[in-house]
Amino acid sequence: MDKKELEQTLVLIKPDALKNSLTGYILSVFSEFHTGLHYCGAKIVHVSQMLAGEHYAEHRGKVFFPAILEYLMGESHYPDNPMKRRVIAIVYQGRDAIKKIRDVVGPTNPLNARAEKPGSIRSLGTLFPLKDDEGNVIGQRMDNLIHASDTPQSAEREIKLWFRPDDMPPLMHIYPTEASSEFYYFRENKLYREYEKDSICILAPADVAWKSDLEILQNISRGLPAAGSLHSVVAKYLINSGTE
Ligand code: FUP
Repeated sequence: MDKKELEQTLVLIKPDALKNSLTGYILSVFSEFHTGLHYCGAKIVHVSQMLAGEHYAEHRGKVFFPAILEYLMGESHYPDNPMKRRVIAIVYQGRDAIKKIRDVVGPTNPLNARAEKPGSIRSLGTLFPLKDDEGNVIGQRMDNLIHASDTPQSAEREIKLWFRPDDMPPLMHIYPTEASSEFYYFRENKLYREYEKDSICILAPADVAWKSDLEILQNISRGLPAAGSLHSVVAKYLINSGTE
């Protein structure tokens, strides 16, 4: 089987899609019958600030950054109902998975989606104006219902950000994995090799991790430059753990 056959992509069904009961529709459109793609992993996630911040890291500093974090965290659509703040994260696999899903999803901006690709999922989205303290419009939040990886590089980064290897059947792993030989604990933005009071065990010996994550943890614990941030590794281990 060639590499293209095994391509994977991350889809997030965002809180506005859940609120508008579009989940069933979206899953139908992405079904193997329609796209030829199959499921690798799926989970319902209460999105933390850490996970949202890492997911949209490339947009940090932009005027709409805080708004898209609140949106992904469900705060915008469920201000009074924290229980309902969640997204559905899915990994799809198959030939040209990234392009196939992006084609059905449509352009980023729902207005462009309606003009250029009516019928695409994002054509059902809406725009929300962002205002400063004086009420001046300073930007817009695109409530576009769904996220889908746009390149093989972003798919790899995003799949590893949201999913642990053991969230998927081992035969579906397309990125290298490795068993940890160490304990790793996390507390208040710091990594520890031994248990500290109130720390959370991220990995224990024999736990299988993404190889690239282990390299990041090893380097951080030795004080060496690492290929990614501590949060980019830790966020998925804290998913639904009750820590924010
Ligand atoms: P995409 O890859 O299509 O999700 O688009 P981008 O990475 O460019 O944008 C990330 C998210 O930010 C999208 F969901 C749209 C949102 N966004 C806004 O809400 N306002 C803006 O002005 C620009 C982007």
